[in-house]
Amino acid sequence: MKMTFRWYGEKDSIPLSYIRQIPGMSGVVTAVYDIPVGEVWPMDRILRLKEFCDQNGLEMEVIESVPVHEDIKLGRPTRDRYIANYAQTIENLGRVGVKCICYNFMPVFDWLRTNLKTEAEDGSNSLSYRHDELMALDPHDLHLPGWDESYTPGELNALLDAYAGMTHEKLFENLVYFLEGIMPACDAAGINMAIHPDDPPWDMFGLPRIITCDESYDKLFSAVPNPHNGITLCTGSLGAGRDNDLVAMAKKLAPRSYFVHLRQIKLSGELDFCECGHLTEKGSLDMYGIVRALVEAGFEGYVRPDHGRNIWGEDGKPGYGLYDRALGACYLYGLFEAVEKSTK
Ligand code: DNO
Repeated sequence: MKMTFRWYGEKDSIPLSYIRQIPGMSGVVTAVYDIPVGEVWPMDRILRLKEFCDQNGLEMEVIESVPVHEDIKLGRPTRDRYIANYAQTIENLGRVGVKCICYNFMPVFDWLRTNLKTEAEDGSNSLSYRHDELMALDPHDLHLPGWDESYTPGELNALLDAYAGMTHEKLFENLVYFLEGIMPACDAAGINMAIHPDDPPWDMFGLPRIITCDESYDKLFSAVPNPHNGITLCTGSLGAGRDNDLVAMAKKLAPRSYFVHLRQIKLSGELDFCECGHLTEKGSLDMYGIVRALVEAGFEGYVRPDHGRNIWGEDGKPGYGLYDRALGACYLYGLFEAVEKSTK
């Protein structure tokens, strides 16, 4: 296992010099943020990012995300140009030693929450989701911080219209077309693709979501068996799906999980949840059981603590402050060490 930390590039308020001081940190997970979605990431921008990491003794082996252009998800004729660009970005990233690319295939919106600062009894705050509140939101006027992309209201309207009639089957076919198009670049660069599950794992505003449960992965691997077609196992995203047994999924999916996001959530009601500290006792997911299942199944990929709370007076980027993610990293590192040593 390699422990990593998400870093939002030069604009991140958390300096790399702090991240390197977190015990057990091998590297950061980052991205080039200011190239328009769909365009090739130029070599000089990638090298600049890599240099920052090198200077701070941190590896840059995982990219999150290289966003997928909506034309690819929509299956528009222009997709071939965007797929060729994506393949070129993969080649460029391979040249500087990147090993894994996290991406998602959610139409229009990335992760969704309804409250970014839900107060807990201990005075910390975190992200939460209430389904009734989400249903009351207008998708034509929606943006959350931390998304890879954001649209003007005009673009958003046009995009939502373009998805009218999009089915799960069609979206899945478009994913397969995309993956088949980029697999040769992954083979050549030695890069693993790691699709992030849909967060939360159900359809939103009538837009289909297709990476939501165990069966999604059976379908994905049988459609594109190339081992470079892998996944980001995100416990918090999948865990909101009440039927998903995360320990069983970790066990089964470990060989194709090149990247793992370990995040704790506390479920309430039928669909609601609140993010909380990483410890098993703090939420609904068995972190120990998940780590154990991964280790026993021979997992050797990258891990990062996912979304932390705001604690100790920090007012961080929602989910991505320093302190609670650092605490999470240490806790998770400890779980891995204990399980690894006890299973040898
Ligand atoms: C949220 C993240 C997601 C993730 C993308 C991957 O905090 O887990 O935004 O980076 O969905 O493409």
